[in-house]
Amino acid sequence: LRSSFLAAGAALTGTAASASPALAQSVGDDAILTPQPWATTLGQPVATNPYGQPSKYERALARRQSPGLTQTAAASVSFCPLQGLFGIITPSGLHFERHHQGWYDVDPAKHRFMVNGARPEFVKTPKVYTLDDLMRLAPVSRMHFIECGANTGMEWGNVAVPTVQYTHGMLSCSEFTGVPLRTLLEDCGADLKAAKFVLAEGGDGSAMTRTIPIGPVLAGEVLVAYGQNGEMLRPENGYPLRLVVPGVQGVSWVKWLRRIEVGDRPYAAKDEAIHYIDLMPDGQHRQYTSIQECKSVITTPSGGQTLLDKGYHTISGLAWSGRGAIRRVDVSVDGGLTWAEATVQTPILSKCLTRFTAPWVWDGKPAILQSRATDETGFVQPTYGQLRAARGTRSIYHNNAIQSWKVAESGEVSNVQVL
Ligand SMILES: Nc1nc2c(c(=O)[nH]1)N[C@H]1C(S)=C(S)[C@@H](COP(=O)(O)O)O[C@H]1N2
Ligand SMILES: [Mo]
Repeated sequence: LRSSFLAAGAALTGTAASASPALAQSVGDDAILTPQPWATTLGQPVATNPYGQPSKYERALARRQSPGLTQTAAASVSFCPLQGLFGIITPSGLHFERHHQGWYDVDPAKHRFMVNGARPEFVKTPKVYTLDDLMRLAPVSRMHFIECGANTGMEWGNVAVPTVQYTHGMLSCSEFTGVPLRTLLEDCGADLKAAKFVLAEGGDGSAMTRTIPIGPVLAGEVLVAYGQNGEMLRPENGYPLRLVVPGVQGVSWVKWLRRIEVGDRPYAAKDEAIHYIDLMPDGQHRQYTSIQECKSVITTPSGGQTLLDKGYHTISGLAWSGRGAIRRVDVSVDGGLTWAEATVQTPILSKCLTRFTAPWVWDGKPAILQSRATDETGFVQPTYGQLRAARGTRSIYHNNAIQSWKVAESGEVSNVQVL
């Protein structure tokens, strides 16, 4: 199978056309021989849609609730259709959603953001900012992924869900625009030597509060963001203000952000003391495991899809690490027996999704497709066997194991686990 990779690689750089005559039809296609209505009539006028929408032919590309999860009115999650996306940026309307008490379309004129200290000496001048105040400050824009710590959570025990949308779809990536939190702490005269942690508090009724270590704040990485992909945040993603904590699990990216408190110890808030903890094999609860470790997944072909024919295919997927940039991605088509290095597309950014591709000539026999990412720290994404040896089987959060997709002789792709 390794040699079929090499053959496909050679075909790509050499005579791509001869590699797979079945790829395209050469003569007699009526769809090109007959003039279509769009070539012979007037089109729609401009601004028919003042805010443009996707083509009606793309309606199947949608956020969905997982059939494997309890669905409640407000405390729930919708998954991003990773199988239908290209490149690394998630269209804002398809960004996954996770709300602990539903979402709100908060009036930006009424939204306030406050900075204070746990003790008066931590912040000299506590302040309350309006959105206008924040938008007068110099903005920065950065591309980062956000992944819920529970992403891939249902796979801990066994194979629970059929498609990549449900296995990995609590993952999205945007360009965020906002003000570094550090700038605001300095503006309020925070004691950046005494500060060890900050508490971020959301404005929704879920009382979402999370402890953020001061390190990434001082480094200028943590943003008080109002922009997402060139426009204001979407209501579902925290409009008009959210915290961006690159590399850290989604729950710390507090939405409808209303307050930052500067302190010198972790806050043991409900969403870090009893939720978002890892149950280890020895029965202990591990707290404050925030960073999303190096992970990857093949998005095409993936569960629920069907290969129409044997011959040439491009395997494509996403890799990411909460500790920095992706260094390399390897792909296997034989369940991990042999690996070949994938092509990693630029840009390769820190704490951002990275797109990879690999050529594959399918011989029509059953195959198991896997990807394995390595980040700039040298961390290699684990197998399920390795993950379970360290973490047991009873966890919910931080599953970054290698995902396997089985291709059957019929071309149907399904979710399987390979240890
Ligand atoms: N205020 C508030 N912030 C919140 C939440 C919430 O329910 N309320 N959910 C958190 C969780 S668990 C995740 S995974 C991310 C999801 O962000 P998204 O809905 O923009 O995808 O927001 C986090 N921030
Ligand atoms: Mo989450």
